Amino acid sequence: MADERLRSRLRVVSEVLLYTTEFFHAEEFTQLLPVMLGKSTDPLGPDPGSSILKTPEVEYLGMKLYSMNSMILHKQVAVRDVGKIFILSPNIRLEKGERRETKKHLFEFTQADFEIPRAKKEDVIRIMERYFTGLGERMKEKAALFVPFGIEPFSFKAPFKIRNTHELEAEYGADWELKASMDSDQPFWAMCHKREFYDAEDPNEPGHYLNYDLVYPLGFGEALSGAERESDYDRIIGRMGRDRLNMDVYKAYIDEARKGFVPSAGAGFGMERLGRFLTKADHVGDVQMFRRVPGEDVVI
Ligand code: ASN
Repeated sequence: MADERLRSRLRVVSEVLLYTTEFFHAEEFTQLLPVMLGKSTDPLGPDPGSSILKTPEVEYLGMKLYSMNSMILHKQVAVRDVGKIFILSPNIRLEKGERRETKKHLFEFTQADFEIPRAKKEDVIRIMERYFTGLGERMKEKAALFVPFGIEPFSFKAPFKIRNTHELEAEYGADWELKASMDSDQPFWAMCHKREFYDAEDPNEPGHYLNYDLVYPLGFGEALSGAERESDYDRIIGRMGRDRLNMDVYKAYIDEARKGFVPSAGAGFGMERLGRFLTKADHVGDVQMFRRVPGEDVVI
C-alpha cells in the first residue's frame, strides 16, 4: 500500500488534473486526446547539453514511428485545423541516469500542452497567470490535503516578474536556473532562449527568440516552456537546415507546413513538476504512483 505521504501527493496531483481540465475548458479550449507515436517528434535540440540517450522508434506495418518527446509538431497542425487546443500529453524522454540528481527529470511524464492561434507571448503570459492564481485559490479550498506536509498551499501572486536569459546569465552565470529559482519567492518568466527550430526568432532582433520559460521559486526550477511559433514555410525549412535535421524523418511535418500553418503561441508544463512544487516534494518522482526516474530501477 502506498504510504500516507504518497497518497496525499497523489490526491494533490489528482486535484491539479481536475483544475487544469476545468480551466482550459472554461477558456474555451478543445481538449484533444494525446498521440503517443508519430512519424516525427520534437527534436529537443540541437542542445549540446542534451541528456537524451535515444528516441524510441518502432517499425509498424511498414512505417517507422517515434514515441513522443513532445506533441509540438502535432500541435502546429491541430491549432491550424481546430483552433485553441490543449492536451494532457504523456511524453517519453530517455534521459541519462545522472539526471536523477537534478530532482526534476523523469523519463516518463505528462505535460499540459496547449496552443492558441494568432496569439503572442503576452497572451500566453496572461492566460498562465490566470491559471496559477486560480490554482492557488483552488488549493486553498483543499488546504486539508497539505496538512501531511506541514505546509499551507502556495499563494501565487501575479503578475510574475519578467526577466530574460541574457540578464539572468550576466547575474548568475550560464547555470542560472537553479540559483535564480532559489533567490525567488514567486515564479518568474525567463524570456528569450536559443532553442528548437519551431520557436520563432524576433524579426526585429535576429539572435533573439520569442519564447519563454516559467521558473518556480525556492529552487524548484523550470515549470513551463513555450513560444510564439515559426509558421512561415521557408523559415521553417531554413531553421531545420541550420539544425541539420534529417528532412526525410520530418517529411510528413514539412508537407503540413507547405500547406501553411497559422501563427500561434503556446506552451507545455509538467504535471509532476507542478505536484512536486505544490507539495514541496524532494524529488519529482515522489509524486508518481509508478516512479519513472532516470537511473532508478522500474518496479513495475
Ligand atoms: N510543450 C513545449 C512547447 O509547447 C515543447 C516541449 O515540451 N519541448 O513549446
